[in-house]
Amino acid sequence: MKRLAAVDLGASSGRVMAGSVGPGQLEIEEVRRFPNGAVRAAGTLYWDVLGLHREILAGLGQAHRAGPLDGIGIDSWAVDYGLLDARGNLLGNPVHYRDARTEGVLERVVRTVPERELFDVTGLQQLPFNTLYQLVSEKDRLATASTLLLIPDLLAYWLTGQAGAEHTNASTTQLYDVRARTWATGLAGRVGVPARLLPPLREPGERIGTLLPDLAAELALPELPVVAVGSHDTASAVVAVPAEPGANFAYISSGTWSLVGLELDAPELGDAALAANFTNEGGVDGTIRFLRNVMGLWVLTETLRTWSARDERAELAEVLAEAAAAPPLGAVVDVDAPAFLPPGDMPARIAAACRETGQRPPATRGELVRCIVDSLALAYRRTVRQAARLAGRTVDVVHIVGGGAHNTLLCQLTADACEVPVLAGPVEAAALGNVLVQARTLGAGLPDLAAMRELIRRTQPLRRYTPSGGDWAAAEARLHPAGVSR
Ligand code: LFR
Repeated sequence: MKRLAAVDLGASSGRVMAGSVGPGQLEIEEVRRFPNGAVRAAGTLYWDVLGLHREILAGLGQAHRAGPLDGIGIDSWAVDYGLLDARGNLLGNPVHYRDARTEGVLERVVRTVPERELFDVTGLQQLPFNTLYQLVSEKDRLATASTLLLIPDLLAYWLTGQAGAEHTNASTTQLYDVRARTWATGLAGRVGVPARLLPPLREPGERIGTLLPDLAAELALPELPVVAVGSHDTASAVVAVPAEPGANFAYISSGTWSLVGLELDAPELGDAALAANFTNEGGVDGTIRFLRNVMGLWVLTETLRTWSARDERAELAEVLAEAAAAPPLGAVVDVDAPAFLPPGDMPARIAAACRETGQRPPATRGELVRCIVDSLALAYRRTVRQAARLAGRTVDVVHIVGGGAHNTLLCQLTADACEVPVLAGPVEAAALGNVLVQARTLGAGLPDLAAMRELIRRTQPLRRYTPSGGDWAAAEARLHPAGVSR
């Protein structure tokens, strides 16, 4: 048996989990959970990255006290980074991807490097917060920096003293050549990002180093190996999709974001994929995550936050029960509209979106939450179908992994909207994928993704939903009053 700590950081909370892996066995338990989120100071949205480091250290100590650990792996959201000076000190606090500093940057950059060319090299979808655009927005500060570390790589650097960039997360920067699997240094130079900032790449499964002796002593831990996993949380989550061998499956990694797509062997870089704004992110073992970001449960959590800021306390389970009882497909919105990206008053934005498309805005809390969940399921339908069409595949089953797998209303509506069965679970997919890749490196067998997925199927609770109807095509048509199709 190997006992492994998986540090899994999401946009609203972070976790240190302890996973135990042995022949035919896989168990995971939460050791420590801590809040995460944006911190606004002097108008900028930051991450509290030092707070995360402190919580990780405390969680690792706790995990080891509960049972000796054999290794550590870290995964988090993508694109964000810290800059280090030549001495390895952090230059400024990492900024949150939802900060407004990237407004208008994408539009400026594509005047120098056309979208077709950007897509050809990087295979990446255009998101205004891609690392490329964040770096261009602070170009004047880059001269003093010597290294860029993505968030999980920065946290691993603080544990081990070793700087590097793990491939799956590097592939989300839009500064990575998806075919050559190297940094796109030529592109970086053209947009004014010095190539010296980009550290050596490392494969998921590589050993990064061992815990620094002073840190190990302070935490009463051995000098444990820190292993590079699929450090992009979505890459780790896709490892844990319990797909059957040879199945025609799509996946939805459903959390703050919903990442909806397919696993491919090679990037899909055609004009249609570019027009549909699909991405080709790097997966574990050289796979490609061909997917699109759908705005996700963020819209729901921001809604709850808006209500509680007004002292209208609303518990998730309670509003979901109200939503389940509300009339289906009363009103739907395009959750991918840019209006839903920044933090703010989601109920007001949803009402405005309904009016713009000639629909009556939701009148009650239950109707509003129903509108969000219906709209998410509708976006899943649109995106799964688009992915299948673009890649020339059929989809016979949709796997929902991550927090959204808990949400029975969302899972049922996804089966209805996609018109195929949904298999929901595991909820802790990213942490499980993290643990499995470490386990392989540390000698627990599991030669390939198929073996890892088989272990997930055998050990983790999964729930099946079968389609039960609904006029989803008509709902989709309501989003395009002028007959414009996407
Ligand atoms: C999900 C995720 C997405 C990425 C977004 C921002 O947690 O990692 O894959 O597009 O966060 O980094």
